[in-house]
Order: sequence, then structure tokens, then C-alpha cells
Amino acid sequence: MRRIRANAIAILTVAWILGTFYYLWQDSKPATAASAPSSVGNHHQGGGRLEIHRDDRTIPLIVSQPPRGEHQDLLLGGLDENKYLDAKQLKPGDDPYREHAFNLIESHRLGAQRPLRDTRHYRCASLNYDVDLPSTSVIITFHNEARSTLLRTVKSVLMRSPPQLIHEILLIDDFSADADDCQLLTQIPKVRCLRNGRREGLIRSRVRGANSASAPILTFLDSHCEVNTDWLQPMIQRVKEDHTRVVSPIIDVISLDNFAYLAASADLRGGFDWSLHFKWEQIPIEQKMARSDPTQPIRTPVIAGGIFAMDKSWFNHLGQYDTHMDIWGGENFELSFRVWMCGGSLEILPCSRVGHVFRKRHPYDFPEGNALTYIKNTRRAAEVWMDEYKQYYYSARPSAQGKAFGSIADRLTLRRKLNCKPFRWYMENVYPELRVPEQEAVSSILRQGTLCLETRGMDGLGLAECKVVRGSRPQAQRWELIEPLIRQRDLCLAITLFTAGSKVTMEPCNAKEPRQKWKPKGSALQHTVSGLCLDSQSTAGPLVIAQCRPLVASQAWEPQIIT
Ligand code: LR7
Ligand code: MN
Repeated sequence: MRRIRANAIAILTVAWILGTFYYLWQDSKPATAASAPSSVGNHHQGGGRLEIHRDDRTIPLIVSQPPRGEHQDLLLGGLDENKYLDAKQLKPGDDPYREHAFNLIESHRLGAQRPLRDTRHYRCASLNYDVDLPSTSVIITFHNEARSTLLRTVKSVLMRSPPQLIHEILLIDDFSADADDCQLLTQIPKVRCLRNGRREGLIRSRVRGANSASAPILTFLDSHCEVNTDWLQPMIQRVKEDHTRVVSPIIDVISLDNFAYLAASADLRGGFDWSLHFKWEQIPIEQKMARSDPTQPIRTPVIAGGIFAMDKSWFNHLGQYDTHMDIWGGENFELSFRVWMCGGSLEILPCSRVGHVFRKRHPYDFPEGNALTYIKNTRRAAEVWMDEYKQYYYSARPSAQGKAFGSIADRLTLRRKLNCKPFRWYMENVYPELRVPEQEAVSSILRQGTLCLETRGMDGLGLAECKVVRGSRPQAQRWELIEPLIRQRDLCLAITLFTAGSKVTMEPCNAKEPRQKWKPKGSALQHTVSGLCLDSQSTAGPLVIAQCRPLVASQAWEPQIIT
């Protein structure tokens, strides 16, 4: 009896050790393949999702394997994939990073497909999805993508999605050097190829794809992805339940050096700073505490941009993309602001995982230059969607001022037609964590001819001769115009009543106080809530608000910046 038990324990121990080895081997397999360059292990890069720590890491009992045999042939149609891949080999001595900004040797070595560790939380595996989910058109745009990464993207979709959900895979070849990269892949069932006659950039290419898609749901992917187990069902389920949801997966990291597939942290969301630079950030702590179910969606202020699913009619209704944006960048902000402000929502679904090769530089050229293109695109997003908050964009990116960005009339019309909420609403309801920067005070005097607006005593105001004391303006005549406030130290200009003739005084600043909100209107200063204008009436009397009259001298305030 004892012997049997001892044997059982020994067998279990051996099984456990083997299991552990298998697990570690799976995790590090690509890393052990030789010829990895010196930068192996350095996955730090702009915008990359890194594995910070994962306490929900699951032991990979399920490794999603490609189907074999007959099914495999069915999947590939007539494509001879070795021939397709081997036609583009690096010559000995070539830099494997030069063309694609990732290690082409390692990518080629992996071939057309590989097993991936299922990186989802273990609870995801027991979720159920509707049996009658609508199908999707997968849209992949690319410009000079490596054949190995492109083919793996396509094959991973076909291998790891329920076949009935994949209506088609639309490849938009954005004028790549070799038309065969795309064309040959049409031998694979469901794959279609559209080639641009000139370089359009990813934004117009995606719109072209969307316009020729025939499934009710659009799913966008970059051309160097590998989708993981059950990636598609969670996204389609959420969109089916509410067509205004725009959903994205957690984006796992495929190493650009050794192509190891690394699980990304499951509690990040998309954010940005005022220069409109995308970044991953921790979910706010209150939301994190409230998350009892790790399979639940995560609301996100913006999406990274490349990998998401959306109802096709909703995509069209919301105005697709701003097609005056070129090449790369900024479209993710424009889409994100538009979705939130015009009645939809954005979420990241933890039970959907897609790997993406994050790179440190663009492997392709920008006809107008990288910086100018990014400025043009983000400037368009800021001008159309950010209202008065665009000033923070310009302070964070001063080089954007004065740069050409084309006409935005159509997009403004669209915004009006869709009756979208103001950016202030977005700030207050979607992204309150984004702090408005403390502005460096730019002081001005407010002039009426030779007279200046000045404070008197505690809360009094009046007009007096503009003065210079020892080379500078007296404090009583210095003003800071920080919309919506007109400020002097800690006190702000405020009306007393919302009616014409009401006296204007000084009181402690509060940007949320309706009596303190002003904006420039021509040369006048208009109280935004009452619509009345700051008026000096007579030099002797108090300051009041009165019906705005454009050319009246007592309402003309000429701000003049002082040092
Ligand atoms: O002129 C071009 N034409 C194209 O078709 C330039 C690019 N492209 C293709 C390109 O081949 C690729 O398939 O467009 C796709 C995206 O280009 P990448 O891979 O160079 O972009 P990225 O991964 O660095 O950038 C992210 O931000 C972009 C902003 O415009 C896009 O939204 C990308 O889709 C987006 N990628 C992701 O969201 C994946 C996760 C990365 C993060 C964070
Ligand atoms: Mn990419």
C-alpha cells in the first residue's frame, strides 16, 4: 500500500517537473533560437505595452495549435507558403533590422504559423458567446510589410477564429514595392487584395477597405499581428449587444528581436498627454478596486488605433475617418474623441488578446516628413474636437502653430450634424484624470484708449490712466486671461446678477462658477452665461455688464501682453 502511494507521488512529481519545463520552454522558445542580436530583452519602446507584472498569469494547459491535415489544406487553398516566404530571403551579411525595423531572420524562421500561449485570464475560457454572432470583414492595410509577418497575421486569423465569423479578409496593399506580396495571398480562401495606385497612408487605406467590406462588422488589424485563442468572439459579442461600442483587445507584445510572445498587463488603458502622444496607463485606482470580475470590459479614453472592431453602419454613420489625414498618426485620437463625444463608447476586452510587433522606428518613409505629418493629423483632430482645450495642445506642441493642416470645414459640419457633445464633457466624464496644466501666467493690461482696467480696494473695479511704475505695470492693472477666467492673483472678475446693468466685482477664483466665466468676443469681453458684455459706461462709475454692442468704445477692451 505504502509502495503504491510512494510511486504515485513520484509519478506526480515527475509530471509536475516536466510540465514546468514545458511551460518555461514555451515561454522562451523563440529566445533560444540563435542569432538574436545584442538588444535582446530590451522591449522598452514608445507606446509599447510591457509585461509589468501579471498576477493572473495562467499556466498554459491549452496551447492553441494550428489545425492539421485536410483542414490545413482547406485553410490555405492553393498557396505554396514556403515558396511565398522563401522568395524574399536576406542575403548573408544584410542587417536583419534594416527593412522592417524588426529582426527579419527570426520572423522568417518562425514560418507561417506557430502555437501561442493562451495569455488570457483563466476565467475567460469558461465564458459563453452567442451562437448566432454576426460575421466580420477583417481589414488589414500595409505598406511594404514583411511576407512572414503578413502571412502569419492572415493565417492566425483563419486558424483562431470560428470560420463562420470570418466573412472575408481584406488586404489593402498601400502601394508596396512588390504587388505579389498581396496578390499571392488571394489563393487563400476568403482573402481579397485591394492595391492602391499610389501611397495613401493607413487612414485612407482603411476607409477604402471599409467601403468594400460586406460583413456587418469591421475588424481592423495591423499587418504584423498574431491573434490569440478566442480573440474574436468577445469583441463581436459586445458590438452585437450594443452597436455603439467600439472594442479592442488587450494588445500583447511580440518582441521585435526574437519574436517571443509576451503577455501584456491586463490593467492598462489608453491615455494621452496634451501633445497628443498616446500612452498606456494604469486604470484609475477606484475603478481597479471596483473590478471584481477580471473578464469585464475596461473603459478607455482612447484606443491605440490599430486593432479594434466596430459596427460597419456605426462606422459610416460617425463619418468613417478624417480622410485628409495622411500616412500615419492622430487618427486614433480623432476616432476616439468622435466615438465618445457623439454617443458611443470605447472599451478594451481582457478576454480578447492579439499580439503585435512593437517597433522603435517607422520602417517606411513619410513623403511630407514624419514630424509634419503627425502635426498635420493631430492638429486636425485638435481643431475639430478639442474646443477651448486645444490651447493646451498648442502649448505642449508649440511647433504645431502655423503649420498647414488643410480645411476642416467638412469635419466641423459632421460634428454639428451628429450633434456631438463638447470636449469639456469628454474631459469631465471620460477622462477626468487628464489634468489641465497650470498655465504660466501671461499678464496683460486691459486698455480703453489711454485708460486701463484696475482693481481698487477689496473688490472694487474701475478705469484709470495706464501707469508704468519703475519700468513695469502696477499690480492693480495686471490681468491674466485664462479662459474662462479674468484673473488678478487669486481674485477673478465676477458678475453679481445675470441681468443687464449688474455690477462687476472681484471674488476668489473658481473656474466652475458661472458668474466668473468670460470669453473674448471681437474686442469685447463677453460673460458667457448671460451673453452680456463688460462695459465701463462712465469712467467714474462702476463696471457693469450690458447688452453687447460691437462698436461701442466702453465695451472695447484691448488686451496688451506685458512682461
Ligand atoms: O503609409 C502607410 N500605409 C499603411 O498601410 C503606413 C502604414 N501602413 C500600415 C502598416 O503597414 C501597418 O499595418 O498601417 C499599419 C499601422 O502602421 P504601424 O504598424 O507602422 O503603426 P504602429 O503600430 O506604430 O502604430 C499605432 O498607431 C497608428 C497611428 O496612426 C495606427 O493606429 C496603428 O494601427 C497603431 N497600431 C496599434 O494600435 C497596434 C498597437 C500599437 C500600440 C500602441
Ligand atoms: Mn503596428
